[in-house]
Amino acid sequence: MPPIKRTKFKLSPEQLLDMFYWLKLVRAFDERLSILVRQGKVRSGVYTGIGQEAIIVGTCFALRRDDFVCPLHRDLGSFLMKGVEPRTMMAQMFAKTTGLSKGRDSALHSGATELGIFGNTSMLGANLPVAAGIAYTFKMERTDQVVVAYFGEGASNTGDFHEGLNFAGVQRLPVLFICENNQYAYSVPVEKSMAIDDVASRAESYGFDGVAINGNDVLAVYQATQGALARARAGDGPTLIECKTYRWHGHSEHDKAFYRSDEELAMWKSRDPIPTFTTYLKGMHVLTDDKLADVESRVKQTIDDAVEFAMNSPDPDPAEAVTDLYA
Ligand SMILES: Cc1ncc(C[n+]2csc(CCOP(=O)(O)OP(=O)(O)O)c2C)c(N)n1
Repeated sequence: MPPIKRTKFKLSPEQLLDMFYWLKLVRAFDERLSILVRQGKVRSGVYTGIGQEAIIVGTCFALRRDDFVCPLHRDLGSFLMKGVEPRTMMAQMFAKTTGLSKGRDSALHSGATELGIFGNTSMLGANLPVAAGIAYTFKMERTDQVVVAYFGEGASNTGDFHEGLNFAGVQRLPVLFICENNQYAYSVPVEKSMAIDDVASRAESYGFDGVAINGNDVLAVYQATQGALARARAGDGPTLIECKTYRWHGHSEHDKAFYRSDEELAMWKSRDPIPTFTTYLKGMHVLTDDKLADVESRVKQTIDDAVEFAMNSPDPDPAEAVTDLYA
């Protein structure tokens, strides 16, 4: 049977395959990092988003090149999808001169404003007023660019969350607030930090829509993002999209996550976004065995190349430690 021409999301078979490639690449990047940490080769804190890839891929796939993202510690995939070369991203993790911040910083705080990536700070929730500020600039300059700000359900309990969303609501700013509700803020389960079921319902207090969706369904994330982007570009203000998901690894690679049960992890692994999408694509006759092998080999080559590049890149020169400092 020939592949379908377009899905109801107006995605062509080529676009669907591209989406699949990104899911696999983002997963593979994190998986390789996890191994490299154990080998002592990585010089950055590593906070993998394994299990959560559908959120980054579904949102970033819908963005224009001139839109902005404000990623979190678990969102290295958004760097890749916004155009940072896998080699550069890997070199950043190895703290090499060829990385984004030339070996001066961990991956968590790097950015690339020329690609629309705003670096994060360690203070969780603090990126939300910043995202509102960027969106305020877009509004003042009358562009139709949009900012996408990622945060965890834990961060939604901070004061900055309230200030950022309130300002965005009052000013009807072009910003999407994407909550990655992965059920735990470090070791704290969601039911011990929130008295409500859905972070999405908090949007009502700020005067805009909030939706809770299956964050492991890449097409559901894409569809929700498309709708929210169209509203934001039309001047109809922000949207909060809460993506329900789960992180497979600990909070960071040094956390063994003893606070959760094996049964819970197994249940969420059965909702792995990648096989779900694979089955869908095969059912639509978009993904064949040959195409799957091709994607897997391209992903492996890209990651192998990135690691080799990072390992062979020079370490920073201590004499340049204060170069680029402006205060
Ligand atoms: C304001 C603030 N408080 C506490 C911390 C310490 N901290 C780092 S990560 C983390 C958990 C974050 O959970 P969540 O926001 O749900 O994001 P997730 O890591 O689950 O993706 C905490 C409490 C911090 N970085 N910033």
